Amino acid sequence: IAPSRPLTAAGYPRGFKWGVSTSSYQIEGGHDADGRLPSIWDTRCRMQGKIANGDTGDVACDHYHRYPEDIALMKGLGLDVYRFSVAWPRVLPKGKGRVNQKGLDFYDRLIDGVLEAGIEPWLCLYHWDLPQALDDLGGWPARDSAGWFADYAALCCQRYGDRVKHWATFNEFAVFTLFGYCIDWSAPGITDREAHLKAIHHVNLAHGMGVDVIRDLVPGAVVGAVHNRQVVWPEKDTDADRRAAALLDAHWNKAFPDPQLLGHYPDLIAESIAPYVKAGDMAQICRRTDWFGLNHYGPIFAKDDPNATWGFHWGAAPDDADKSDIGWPIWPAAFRDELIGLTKTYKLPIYVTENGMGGNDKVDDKGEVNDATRIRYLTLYTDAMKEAIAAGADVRGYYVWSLLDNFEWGTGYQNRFGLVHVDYETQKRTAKASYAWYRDYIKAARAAE
Ligand code: GBH
Repeated sequence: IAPSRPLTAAGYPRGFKWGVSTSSYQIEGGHDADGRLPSIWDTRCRMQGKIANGDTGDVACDHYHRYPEDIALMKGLGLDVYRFSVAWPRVLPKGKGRVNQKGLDFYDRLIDGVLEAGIEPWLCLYHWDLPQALDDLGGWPARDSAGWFADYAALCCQRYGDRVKHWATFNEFAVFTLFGYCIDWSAPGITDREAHLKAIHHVNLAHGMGVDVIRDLVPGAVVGAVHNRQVVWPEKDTDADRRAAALLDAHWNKAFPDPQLLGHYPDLIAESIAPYVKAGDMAQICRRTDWFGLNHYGPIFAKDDPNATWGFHWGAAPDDADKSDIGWPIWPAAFRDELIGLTKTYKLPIYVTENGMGGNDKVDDKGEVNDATRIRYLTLYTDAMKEAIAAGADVRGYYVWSLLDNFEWGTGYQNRFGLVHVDYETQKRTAKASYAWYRDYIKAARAAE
């Protein structure tokens, strides 16, 4: 592959989009405000020992009430794009049936505010907060879930489609299905092969049906999906760990983009999933979308574990690897190679819909947060992205995870990913050094256009 378009002096194609990403359950709080009912994450947060420190998303960043201040922070960054998600249990408290107007109103206000700030809203329909009532009916392992999702998508399209043109069906298909139905790291925390396989297939079906709904109902829709992708390496150079890595790779990197964009499940999964695939399903799943959303942090490692659901488990990164403050490997070359590989495999414009670094940031005596390690990470990763673009990767935008420190799922509030620090006692927002760095980076990239 070769660079398809001329690049500016800053190394980006003209019109490259800069943004940040967030998700509903991680920032909104207001868990019982205005008619919202529990999601599977509210349930999980109430189970003993599932979330670090017993944290919950009940209040989170209280974004549900403080969104105007958060939009002002976005505006200060000079963003092109704000990627957020809608909480399904806010707009359809029981997942289907009765619509909650007050919940719908919240996203009206949010979208209008974002547009007024001159920022393009990118709406993701599902960032893991399935209404608990739908899990009670079987959740994703139930085939009906695809239809529930399509109906929910239609409601959002009808309501927001006049103002929102950029839509994503799901965030990180592989993470929430693998962690939710195979490894007990996400809601609903089931560890069962059959439930896992059914969830994979039904979520794929939901995606395909969702794409059709969005295209039918939103004039000029620009539709995509957000995939986590990162190279999987064996923890040890043994046959067993190499097998584990290959199987985790099939689940993590291919089980969703392959059927959605290439029309088939990866070889290592195809046979196990076949019993759940009905005639016409593969045709319903496979849709040429308009863009490919990539969430990428660093490589992952797999090890053989005969007691695990599929015989593989998470492995450890090598001791001598460069690591973030929360221990995740920092490996910009893997990001570069992922971007180049994606362009070759799926041949779609890529938006990096998440990239960023977790830390334990603290406000210092001067009232500042000097997150030099995050600035270093973002510098290394944007440099790697530019290398990929120069080598022909079709990357059109980059969205940092995340605007705010937030509820980091199983790790609670201890891992901070924000460009803005949040004091969870007072809800005070403090822009970190990385906030100013990103603002200036965007400005310089634009000036080079
Ligand atoms: C994303 O998930 C989510 O979309 C977002 O909600 C979340 O807040 C964000 O990332 C940050 O966590 O064990 O060292 O190899 C990311 C899913 C799962 C990414 C596990 C990397 C392994 C780190 N991730 N993970 S390591």
